[in-house]
Amino acid sequence: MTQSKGFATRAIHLGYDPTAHEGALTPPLHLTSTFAFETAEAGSEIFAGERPGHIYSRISNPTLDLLERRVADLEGAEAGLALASGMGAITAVLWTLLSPGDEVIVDKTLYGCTFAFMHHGLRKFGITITHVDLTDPANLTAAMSDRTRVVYFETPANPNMRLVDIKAVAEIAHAGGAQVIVDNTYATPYLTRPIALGADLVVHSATKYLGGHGDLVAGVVVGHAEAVTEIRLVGMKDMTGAVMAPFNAMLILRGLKTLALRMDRHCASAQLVAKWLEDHPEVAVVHYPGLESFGQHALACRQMAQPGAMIAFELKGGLEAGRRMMNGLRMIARAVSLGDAETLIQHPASMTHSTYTPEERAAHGIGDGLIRLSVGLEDVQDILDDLDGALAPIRALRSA
Ligand code: 7XF
Repeated sequence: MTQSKGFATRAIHLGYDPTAHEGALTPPLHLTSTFAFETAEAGSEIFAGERPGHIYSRISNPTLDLLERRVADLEGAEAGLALASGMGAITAVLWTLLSPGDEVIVDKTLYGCTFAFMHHGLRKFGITITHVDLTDPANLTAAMSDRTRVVYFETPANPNMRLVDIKAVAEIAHAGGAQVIVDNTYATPYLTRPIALGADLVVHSATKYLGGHGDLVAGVVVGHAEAVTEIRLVGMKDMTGAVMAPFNAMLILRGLKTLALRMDRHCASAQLVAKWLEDHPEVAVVHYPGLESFGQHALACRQMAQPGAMIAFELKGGLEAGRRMMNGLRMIARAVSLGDAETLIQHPASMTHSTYTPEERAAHGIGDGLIRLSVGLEDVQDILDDLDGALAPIRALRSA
């Protein structure tokens, strides 16, 4: 399959020929931990890298291999690597690239466990973590030092939807000799392709939109072939062992077939929900890249094919009203994670970002009253009706 084929076509067909597999339309699931060598010599040669072949499923597996090639292609990258979780991907990459004494520059806002890994994990091993407000790329120029090895950020950021201009940041980072790693979980390659904008590596929680059905935990890394091989053989194989189970790879391959279709629907519904929330008298502020009121709307239009389906908002009644609203919902699930068919709602300060101290949350722009909504694939009118039903008593209470 060549790059000239469209995104949805490649997500369905790339890298697999049924006629090479007894006509099986669906790629086989290679449920095996180890691989038999034809001869002792062949085994030694595969180990030495002198002959292609699989050895053991903590290093590679044909089902994972297909997934890795598909995600890499959709991201416009040379190679990919499937891992046990998004955190498995992030930790394997950073353990591979960093040594004591190195500095990582990160944006102000990160997903809670990424923040915890940086602060409680990497720092313990003599690595400096410096937070810089990357929404203004000029801040990076001032912050770069000769120890800066990596510039790392999410766009849109979890949970407050900050965007980072990938191209501008990559130019500055590269000029200073640092690599750029982008967590593209929120956008997916259907909306943003960081590699084309200058990123060196892209990481994903494949638990989210790539899998798309809330039935697994998984991660992916894509980038230059040499770098990905090093992460496979060092960060994944030896340092974390965070390998993806073949069955999960198969479920993600199935999920990818509808990624484009699902993202179109997720984004269309989220745009309507964001506008509805913005117009609601009980809502104080809505952070959604598709709204004209969003501070970085112009960057969203430039960098994202569509604004995504994650919304952050605050009610006028703050945390108390937010909790009451969440408890009043009948269909929308009170749950962390995102990118599922089901619409999910959660409270970052006490859930996904409770790894930050209250002082850190305040300093990193994660308000106590912030509510996060992952807009799902239900009929959008049912999502709006559920929100409306949960907000009505709050409105009645406030106007009483
Ligand atoms: O290890 P995981 O597959 O859960 O992925 C970690 C991860 C990495 N990057 C981003 C942007 C993420 O959002 C996540 C996981 N986030 C979930 C959430 O925010 O709801 C985790 C539930 S605590």
